[in-house]
Amino acid sequence: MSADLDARARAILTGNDRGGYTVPTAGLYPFQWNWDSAFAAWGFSTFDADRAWTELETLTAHQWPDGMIPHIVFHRDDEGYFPGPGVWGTGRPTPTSGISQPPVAATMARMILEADRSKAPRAAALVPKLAAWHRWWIRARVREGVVGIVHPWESGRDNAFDWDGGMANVDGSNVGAYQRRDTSHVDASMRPTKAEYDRYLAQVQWGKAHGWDQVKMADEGPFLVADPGTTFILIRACDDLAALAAAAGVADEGAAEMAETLRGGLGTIWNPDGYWDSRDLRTGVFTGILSAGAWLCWLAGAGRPEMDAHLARALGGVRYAMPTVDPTLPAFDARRYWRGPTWPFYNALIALGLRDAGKAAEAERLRVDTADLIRGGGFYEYFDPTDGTPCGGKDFTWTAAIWLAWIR
Ligand code: 9WN
Repeated sequence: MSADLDARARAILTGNDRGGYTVPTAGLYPFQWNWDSAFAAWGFSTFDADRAWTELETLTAHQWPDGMIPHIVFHRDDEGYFPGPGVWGTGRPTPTSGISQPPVAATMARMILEADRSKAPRAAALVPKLAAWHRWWIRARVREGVVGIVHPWESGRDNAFDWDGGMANVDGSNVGAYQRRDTSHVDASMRPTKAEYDRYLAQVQWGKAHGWDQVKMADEGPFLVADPGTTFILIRACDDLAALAAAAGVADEGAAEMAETLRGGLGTIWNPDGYWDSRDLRTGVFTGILSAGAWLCWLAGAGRPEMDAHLARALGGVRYAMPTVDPTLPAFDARRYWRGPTWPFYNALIALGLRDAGKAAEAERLRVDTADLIRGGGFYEYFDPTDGTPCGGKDFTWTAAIWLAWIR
């Protein structure tokens, strides 16, 4: 049974390979997405180390001159997804989106190199690109000590409650007519709403109208919300980049120092009610909902006793860990994308942090639950954490990747 699933996971990765890059899933997401691609590399590394490094190289090949590695690379046009390259209008030689996504690539690269040291030269060539990207985050996104995202899509947790306050200040009423594609692939009740999409689009139009000036977007754009998730990921990525550079025998380009500086800024996202929380950087207001970004605190070595209590409550509140919102809150919505469901790839990331924080039992609970979900429902995008119902896209790249690299 497990051997069958291993073979199936490998077949999903190779089936979603479009030649040097991997799409998250056929149909719904027909391009190269940034953090999906980094997880794909981790999965490939379990059976084809060369292909793993190629995935990371293809992603970083489309870095912008300012250091940003974009959230989508549109290698070839495809009508199946909206908004496509024309809507973004970034003017890049190979079209890309105009925002980034959580920088997990250095963390994946470190694990991939540790499994096969013979690839050190390929790792060494990536270090300056990843360092330039991390510096980009600090220059273009870190405000008040933490990462502020300029668009919910930049967090990778599109419709999380974290963004509702900031989104209320975005005017989505003048975006014009458009045709969504996502809801023709998957159930609309499990996707972000039309009101959210109007605002997503308004933010894209603002960036385009301002020439995709990344610093201006952060400082003057319609939306800037401090994201604990991306902040913790960036801190971990800087730690891992320093380790990657050491293993590859090259300079770390200030990565270790960046991690220390970022750790010093974390106080601004500690909600006095006792948890890591997102905060609207335009108004200073905390979201006030314990959401999945907080579950990554251990990844950055930022656990606190209060978070241990929240972790225990969340684990006790669902059949399948880890829910993306505290399941005891009325806001918890078991099947609505990032408002409650459990995501296999995200569980792998949380578990890495738990393991490093010495929470082996909790990490194992996540691993066992995620394995049960995949055995019961297949390699889906995400799942209902109360009853295990598979949701979203099927044959998903990062779900297959973490099966191979983390679960089995
Ligand atoms: C927008 C590809 C991506 C993931 C994100 C996930 C979803 C896109 C969308 O799919 O976002 O980037 O259209 O919903 O939220 O984390 O990278 O799998």
